[in-house]
Amino acid sequence: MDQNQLSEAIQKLELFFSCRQLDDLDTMSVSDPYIILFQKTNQNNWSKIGQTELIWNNLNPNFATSIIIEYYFEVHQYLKLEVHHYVSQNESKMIGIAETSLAAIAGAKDQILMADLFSLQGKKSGKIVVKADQVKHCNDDLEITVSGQNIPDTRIGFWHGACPFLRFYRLRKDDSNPILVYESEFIKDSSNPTWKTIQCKSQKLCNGDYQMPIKVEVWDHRTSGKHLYLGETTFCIEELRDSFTQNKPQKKEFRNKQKNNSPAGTITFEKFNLKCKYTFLDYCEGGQQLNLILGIDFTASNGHPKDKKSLHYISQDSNSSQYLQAITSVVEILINYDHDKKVPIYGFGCQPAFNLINTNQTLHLFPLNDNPEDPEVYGLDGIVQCYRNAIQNMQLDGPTYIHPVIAKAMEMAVQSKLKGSQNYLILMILTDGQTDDLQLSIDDVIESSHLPLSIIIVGIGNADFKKMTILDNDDNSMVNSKGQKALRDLVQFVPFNQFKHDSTLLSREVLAELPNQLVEYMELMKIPPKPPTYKKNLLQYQQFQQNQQNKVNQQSGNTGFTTQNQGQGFAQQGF
Ligand SMILES: [Ca+2]
Ligand SMILES: [Ca+2]
Ligand SMILES: [Ca+2]
Ligand SMILES: [Mg+2]
Repeated sequence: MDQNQLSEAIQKLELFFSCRQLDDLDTMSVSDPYIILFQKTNQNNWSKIGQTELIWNNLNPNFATSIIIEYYFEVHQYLKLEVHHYVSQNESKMIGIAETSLAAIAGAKDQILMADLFSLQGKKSGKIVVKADQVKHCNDDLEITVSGQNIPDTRIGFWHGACPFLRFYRLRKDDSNPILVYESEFIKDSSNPTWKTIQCKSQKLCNGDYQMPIKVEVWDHRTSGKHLYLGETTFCIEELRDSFTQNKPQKKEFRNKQKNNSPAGTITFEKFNLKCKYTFLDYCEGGQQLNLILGIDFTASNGHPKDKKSLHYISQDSNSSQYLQAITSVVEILINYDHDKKVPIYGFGCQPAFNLINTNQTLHLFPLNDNPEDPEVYGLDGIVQCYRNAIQNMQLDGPTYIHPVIAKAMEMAVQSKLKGSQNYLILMILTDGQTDDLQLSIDDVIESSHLPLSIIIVGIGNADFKKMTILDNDDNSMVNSKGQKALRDLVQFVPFNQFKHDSTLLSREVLAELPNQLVEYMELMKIPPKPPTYKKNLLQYQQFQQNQQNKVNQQSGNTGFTTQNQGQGFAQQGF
């Protein structure tokens, strides 16, 4: 597997937003801003990536909602930030717009970019600050319950107490640029509140860095939006982990930095839970092997290959059928992850007239390279060549059954599992989506939960893909013929036409679910990742250097002995 390609494919940046000196568009009080982030597509359209929370009555808001975005070095990723003033559910007024690029943010000093906002009339309407943090590959789950004691009540009226809420910040290099990562709800009239348990990925709170100081501020909530700062303290996850392994809840004192560090009550960490979860990258670094299998739909619903409307039509000039386009661009993405670049390739739903396999019966599974002994071909070129040869020599037919090719992949997955290898298989099916054995394929998919298998279905053409969406099962509603649900999701469906013009989006869509699917399988089977192969290499290297040094020492000492160390190298050390 190509590690560079892989880490590039899943490199992500987390963006945090603040605004300063926003124009006031509210009639009664001040603006109620929120931000929408857009990214430019290859067709020059803006597509919405995410949205922050709404902050009431604030012209200098700091948003707690961050937006995670994939970052590709080689691609220009233009961004548009729209700051809106909330009017009602269906209505907003535009405060201002800023355009920038992801590279500009990633490349800015400390990865903090400040840009002017412009109103629709082209007038300056405030500033936007975007901070970026590279997302660490950390999947651990975090659960923290905190309570407050003796939070100061600064209200003058006695009919109303303090309404404390908490803000959590990541402190990066120093504490001059804290990043707001969580804001609690406020508890009405209470100096001894217990806030809702925080449940999130540890990535969200501290970017998976358990020594990173996290600042907690306590505030008094005011309906006017002019909340009152009461005090602050810091902690880190490691500290909590240590005290909770000794069953000691952790207590911290709030200090008011604006009032000579005067005491401002305490915070108690009542409950703490860190659940370690491995990532796709952990498995890849341990040398996880992935293997691709290809299945191609040659049923008559795709149209006769000589017919111009056919999805299998290869014209003289453009030279490429829709299937071939999809094979080329999707295999190109996935072949990087196949460790030996050898791919077994199958066809279904036609009568092949090859040299060996030559029949007037419709086959629902056959090796596309005409070699029943070894259906593997090498690399993308081998796959393209194989498809081109095959399409000339077959009679398309029906019905469309995908069960046989899934069953074949299941069989291979079972074998690989029995052998005890850590192979994970990816079956890629290219089809126009009009299959005739939906229930059978649902049963297959649900039965495959325990198998090291993912299925990526690429929908060719513009037919109705409802059946494929059912298999994709992103809403977890799929049930087998016995009424059982799947233990995990193992199918991703990609409608090729929607993404074929944009290689970045296509690759994102093809790879969207695979990493999690693999991790979920490993969790289900309780298989931890192997130690990273590069660490093994490093150990070997250090051992080698040590041996070399020993040799030099021995030679300079010239003892006249041939020592046991010499010439035995790694083997002796157990590598
Ligand atoms: Ca392979
Ligand atoms: Ca899915
Ligand atoms: Ca999906
Ligand atoms: Mg068909």
